[in-house]
Amino acid sequence: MDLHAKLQLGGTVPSWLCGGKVTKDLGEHFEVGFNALHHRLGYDDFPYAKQWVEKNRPVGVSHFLGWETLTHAKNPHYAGMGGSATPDFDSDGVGDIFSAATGTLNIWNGKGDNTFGPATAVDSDWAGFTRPIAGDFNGDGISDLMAVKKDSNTLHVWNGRGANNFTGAIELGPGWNPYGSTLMSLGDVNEDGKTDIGAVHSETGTLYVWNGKGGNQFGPADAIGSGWTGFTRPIAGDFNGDGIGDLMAVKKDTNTLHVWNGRGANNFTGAIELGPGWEPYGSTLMSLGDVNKDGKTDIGAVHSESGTLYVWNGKGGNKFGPATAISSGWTSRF
Ligand SMILES: [Ca+2]
Ligand SMILES: [Ca+2]
Ligand SMILES: [Ca+2]
Ligand SMILES: [Ca+2]
Repeated sequence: MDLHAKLQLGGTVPSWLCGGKVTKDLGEHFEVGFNALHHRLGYDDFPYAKQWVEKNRPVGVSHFLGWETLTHAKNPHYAGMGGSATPDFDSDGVGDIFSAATGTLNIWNGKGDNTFGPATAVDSDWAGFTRPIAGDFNGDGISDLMAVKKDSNTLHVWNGRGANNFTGAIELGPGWNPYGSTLMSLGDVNEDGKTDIGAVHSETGTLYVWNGKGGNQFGPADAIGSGWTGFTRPIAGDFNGDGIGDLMAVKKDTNTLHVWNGRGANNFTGAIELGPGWEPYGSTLMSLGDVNKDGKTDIGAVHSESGTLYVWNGKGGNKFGPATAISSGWTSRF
């Protein structure tokens, strides 16, 4: 596969191979082989096949190959698709950082190597809203934003239009006062392909899920579990790599990181403790989507004292690599 990809990229056909003359028409099928060997089995020694598929995605010569691109490749239209909670506002498949803490919505587009581009100021009308969450709430494949307006406790959505642009605020409904500070984008936790949202009731500590229906619509609140006041604001992402949204939060009394793996039908496993030492990160923990282009969900947080942004690259199976310091000066953003 790699030899053929090399030839297809313009390499010289060796004279020993069919007398130096070959038909180079295997291209689109690399997507199937490469995804099977690289994404599913973890091999990473096909530099030419990798180069070819990444250059030519999305492949769409047939329904079969188009589907392969859609479901298994990291093509430019994959992130933000269907049930994803990935914040990807420029639709390049790489997770982006966003903040409205200063009253201006800013986006830092991920470059794919754990680093982020400069701040893009989107608009300055955010002072009256809670910290926004990202997900594809209207089901068009582009990440949207959602937040609660503080004075009216109404839920609002801004549908992404690509290239870091959004529609104006669309009001969805009232009564969100108990949920404003814990609103989270869950990805898909009932396996219908649509992005769900959740929040912890500020008084009862009950976690609720609202299943997305597409078109910025959601079903009724489904009570999932209690006892969440002992944890920081949960974040969501697919941390074990099974395609179902998982939860993650820091236990406040022990500063240990915990994960709850989604089991479908809005169910989750019990809390799984991942490790101690998360005290400086509890209030800024965020789910970044994939920011190093290995297809696995990464997490980030800003150190509460130094203001340094750290990234922990996901390895699947609820495992993460060591903290990577990315850049400083993030205190005012979170
Ligand atoms: Ca992006
Ligand atoms: Ca959308
Ligand atoms: Ca769903
Ligand atoms: Ca990753």
